[in-house]
Amino acid sequence: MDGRTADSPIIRAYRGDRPDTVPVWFMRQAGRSLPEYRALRVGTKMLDACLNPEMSSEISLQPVRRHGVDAGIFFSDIVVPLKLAGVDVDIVPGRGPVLGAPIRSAADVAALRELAPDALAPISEGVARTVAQLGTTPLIGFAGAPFTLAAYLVEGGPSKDHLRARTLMHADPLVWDALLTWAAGVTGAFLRAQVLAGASAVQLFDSWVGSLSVADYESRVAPFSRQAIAHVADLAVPVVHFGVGTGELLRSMHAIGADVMGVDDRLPLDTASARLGAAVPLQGNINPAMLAAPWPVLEAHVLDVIARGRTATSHVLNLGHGVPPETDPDVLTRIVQLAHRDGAAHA
Ligand code: 1CP
Repeated sequence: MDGRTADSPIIRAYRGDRPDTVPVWFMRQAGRSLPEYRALRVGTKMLDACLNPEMSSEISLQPVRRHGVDAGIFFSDIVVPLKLAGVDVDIVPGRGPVLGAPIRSAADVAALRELAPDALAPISEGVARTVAQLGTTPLIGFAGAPFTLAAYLVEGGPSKDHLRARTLMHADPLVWDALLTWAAGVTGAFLRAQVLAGASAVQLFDSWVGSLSVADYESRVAPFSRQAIAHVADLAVPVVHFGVGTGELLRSMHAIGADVMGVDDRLPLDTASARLGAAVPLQGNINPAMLAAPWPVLEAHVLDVIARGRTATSHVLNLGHGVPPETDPDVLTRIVQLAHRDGAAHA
C-alpha cells in the first residue's frame, strides 16, 4: 500500500503489464519440501507455528532466500482464522484440518463466534516482520474462500467429494447462507489484516470448488466469495482467485471481482485465456507431477506453459496446484532461473 513493491515484476504482471522477465512463485512454496522448514518445525505443531510471528515470518522468507522467487507467500493456513474465531480445529500431520465436531445444523452455525478485535494480532505481526525483511519483494497474503472452508466445516475434515457440504447447500439453504456469511466475514478479516500489515497482493483459494456445477457455484457460492474479497476492495491490492478443476467455472470465478485468475494444470493457459478474454492476467500452471520428471522433460513443459501464457495480457508462472512434499527443492530453483532467463528472452 505504500508503493514499495509497485514496480516489482509480479505486481506489474498482476496489473496486466508485461515486465522484462516472467515472474514466478509456487503455491505451497513455504514449508513441506524445504529441509530448513522441516528442521525449524521439529517439536512445533502446525497451528502453533502459524500463530508464532517469528516462526511464520522465518518460514515465509525461506523460499524467497533459497529460490529467488518473485514473491513470498505468508506461511499460514486457510483454517487459521477459524481457529482464531474459536472453532475447535486442529491440523493433523499427514491428513489436514480436522474439527472437534462438524458444523451442520442451525444451532451449530448460530454458535459460531465473530473474531475478537485483537484476535488477528499474531497474523499482523508475522506479516509485518516478513515485509520488513523482504524490502521491494512483495508478500502475497491469502485466505480460503467460503465454500472451501465450508467443505472442511461441514464434513469435519478433509473429504474427497465434499458431499455433505454439497447436500447442505440444497437441503437447508438458510443454514448454508448463514454458514457462508460467517465464513466470508472471518476469512475476509484475515485477508484484510494481511494487507494492512503489508501484503502487496492476495490470493483467495477456493481449492475444492471444482466439485460444483456452474449453477450451484453462481447461486450458492459466488455471492459469499464476493463478500470475502469486499473486505480488501478499498485497499487496492490485486486479487488472485484459484481453484482446482475449475475449467468450467473460470468466468464465474473471475466475475466475483478477481483481478487475476489462477489456472490449474488441467486447462492449457491459451484455452483459459480464450475463455476469459485476453485482458485477464493469468497465473499458473506447471503440472506438479512434472516436477519429478527428468529436467529436459520438465524444461520443455515449463517453456510450453510460458509460451501459452503469452496469449494473455500478462502471466505469472506458478504450479497448477501446490508443491508436492517430496519435491527436490533444487528443481524449483532451476525453474525460477529458467523463467528469469528464457522468460526474458521471449518476453
Ligand atoms: O507456501 C504456502 O503456500 C503457504 C502456506 C499454506 C497455504 C497457502 C499452507 C500451509 N496451507 C495453505 C492453504 C491451504 N490449506 C489450502 C489452499 C491451497 C491448496 O489448495 O493447496 C487448503 C485446501 C488447505 C487445507 C490443508 N491444510 C490441507 C489439505 C487437506 C485436504 O483436504 O486434502 C493440509 C494438508 C493442510 C496442512 C498444511 N497447511 C500448510 C502446511 C505446510 C501444511 C502441512 C502441515 C503439517 O502437516 O505439519
